[in-house]
Amino acid sequence: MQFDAKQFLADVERVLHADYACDLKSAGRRELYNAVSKAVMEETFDDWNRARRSARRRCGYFSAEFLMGRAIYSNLLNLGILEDVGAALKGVGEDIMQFEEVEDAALGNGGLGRLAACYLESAASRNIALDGYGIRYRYGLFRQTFQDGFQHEEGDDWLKWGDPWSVRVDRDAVLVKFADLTVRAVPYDMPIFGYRNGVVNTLRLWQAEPVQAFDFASFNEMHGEVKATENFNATKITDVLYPNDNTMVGKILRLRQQYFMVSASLQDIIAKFKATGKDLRTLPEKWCFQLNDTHPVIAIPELLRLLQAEGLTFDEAFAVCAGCFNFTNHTIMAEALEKWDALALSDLLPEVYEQIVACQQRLQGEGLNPDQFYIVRDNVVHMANLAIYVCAHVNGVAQIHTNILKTQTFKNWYEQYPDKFVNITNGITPRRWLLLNNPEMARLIDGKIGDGWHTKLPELKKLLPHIGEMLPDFVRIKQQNKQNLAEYIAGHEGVQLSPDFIFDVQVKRLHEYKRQMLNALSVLWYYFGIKDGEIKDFPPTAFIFGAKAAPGYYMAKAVIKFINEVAKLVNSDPAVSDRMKVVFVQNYNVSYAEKIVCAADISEQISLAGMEASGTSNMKFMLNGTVTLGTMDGANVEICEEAGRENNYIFGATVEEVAAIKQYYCPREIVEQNPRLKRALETLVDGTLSDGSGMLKKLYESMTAGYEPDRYLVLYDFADYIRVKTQLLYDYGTEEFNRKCLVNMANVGKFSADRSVSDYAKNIWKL
Ligand code: 26W
Repeated sequence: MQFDAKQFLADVERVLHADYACDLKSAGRRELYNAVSKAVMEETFDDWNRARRSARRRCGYFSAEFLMGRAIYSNLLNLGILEDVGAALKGVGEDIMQFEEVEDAALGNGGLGRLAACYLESAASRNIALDGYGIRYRYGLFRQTFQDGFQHEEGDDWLKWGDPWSVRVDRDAVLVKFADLTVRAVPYDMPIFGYRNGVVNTLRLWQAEPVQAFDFASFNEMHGEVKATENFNATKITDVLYPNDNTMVGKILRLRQQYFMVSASLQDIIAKFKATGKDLRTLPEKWCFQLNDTHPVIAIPELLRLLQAEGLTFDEAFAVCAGCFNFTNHTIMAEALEKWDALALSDLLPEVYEQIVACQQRLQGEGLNPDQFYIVRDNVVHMANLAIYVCAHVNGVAQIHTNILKTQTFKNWYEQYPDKFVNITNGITPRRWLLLNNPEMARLIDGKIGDGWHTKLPELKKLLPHIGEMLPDFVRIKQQNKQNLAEYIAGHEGVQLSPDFIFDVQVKRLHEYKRQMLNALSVLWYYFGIKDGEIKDFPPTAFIFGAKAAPGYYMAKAVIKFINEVAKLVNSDPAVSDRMKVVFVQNYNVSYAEKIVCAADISEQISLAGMEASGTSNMKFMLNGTVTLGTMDGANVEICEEAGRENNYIFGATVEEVAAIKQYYCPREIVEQNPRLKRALETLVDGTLSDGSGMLKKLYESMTAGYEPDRYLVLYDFADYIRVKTQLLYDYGTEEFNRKCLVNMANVGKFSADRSVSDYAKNIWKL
């Protein structure tokens, strides 16, 4: 984008006059932020409009979550005007960094939502016609604070700074009908800017509002009586993002959200398709849809319904669906696979339920074993099965994950429909996750190999012959990033970290299978070792955690309390203060992640093998030159393939071993053999840590007692974890270690989301 500073400031001034009745001199932060954003939006209107009018075949990415983070810097970067805008503002005495206070758009929980955001950015950067469709939640993922070490949740008022990067499109509003009420769906469009290529795609987020008088009239004409919203407030549907990650709760409001979003999107798409005069049977020639996990799978029966309302037969409509829909699975955890009570579903959406039953009947007609192939069984609707049956392609998100889907989770389906199953390993956008968050490092790389890697990440391999000469600068920049993070943490968490410590980082959602517990127990193990004099010369290490726990997930909250208690114990003990520090940062989110991933020395990716579908923070750390301390799980396997296992720190049971271990596993025996581990574990119950609520005791019991003690083999993997982690800590700082960091960075190319979206476009969307 061309940039003229004088023109830009005049545009900003004009918006300030019109919208806020102020000028550059008198504008506050908020006004300035909105005016700068709007001035830029205006400039991009033509490009955006061109994309909207283009007749290309497009893919709709249907997702209940888009974890976009902060828009302003990333948008300016992609438009190629980040530095220019910064300089122009500086010229009038304003610092562009003041917008760091702007809230993240946290309309997602974790990996799945952030992946959707990376894919939109990469698709635009590759000029792939991908548009996002989702929900404009009034409140995003809760804000987290700690009080006495316990997690507290507050509403996330992400709109309090305004929403200048969206436009409300009233003319595209549609009505969405439930058995008990009808609501109005109003789209807000966000432009998705490709990296310096003039491409603008769209993220369309739907907001629920009460039906207005004029809607009633037109809707009644077409569909018969509309029910008013007596008992249920329409806006409730899009009020808040469900904060559970990986556990299904069968709440009707969630089903309403899912149906609301897909019905509105499909109605919108069909109306526009019809306006071109084409036959709906040819819809797949213009559109395909990617279903981001099971959350939007109700789109399938909805499209069947809509097409039949337009005069297609069931078989014709089914063929259209089979030609349009594809399904991504993001987790093998049984408790996360969505299932709905058939009665509740048929009460809320009777016509949609009819279509599900019709799919079930069609499936029965295939002559397959009904015990293995079903959509509805025992009054439960299995959304994943519906998706697999209808979709052209089903994909896992890393090689090991796709293999597990084929051989375990969906074995029957794979054997029946082998050609449907494909792997698309996840990726991340290198723009936000290196160029934007680590600009000094990006400049260092540019200086060595040019800037082709910005859009062709495998070009980072060209760094390999330069690693020796890069080491001093690499170390200096990492050190500066650590200093910056330490200052930020001091300000936000009140904990002082020295950048001379090793920064050992585990940031991700809190879940038992991700095993933050394993990390925390190792901290205590080292702590007691140092105190007893058994561990000498322990390399000074800061153990940094960041994670939100689902508000209803008791054990996850217990782990947070535990780690906060460990932090209190360790940080207040002068005997170890020159050796270790522990900090659990509050409200970990995309913006915090940007500061953390460029400042880490160790990337902890320590899930029980077979549990983490892919992971994407592992890729972000790798891109920023950080070694992985991890298990052979998810994308870690491919990270080792790309960068060499010898350049990372791998430990633990393999996925092949896990099932066998569980047969004979007795955690108590392991603890008895390792006195220091025993001591660490017993801090949960022996009074070392304060536990007013009894939470820590429950956590102790989950590790040692009950039907399946230590389900995720924390204690089983402990010894091997300590062995490898200790090796890593003592390797740190050597030239060999620093080389490993850069070898990882140089080999990260495969994990660009540019590659992932190109794989989707080529193998699934056929765009
Ligand atoms: C129904 C409740 C629910 C909510 C969210 C079930 C499942 C989810 C998501 C599928 C959880 C999720 O975010 N999974 C993560 O997806 C990432 C992107 O593919 C992977 O990298 C992570 O390994 C996976 O845990």
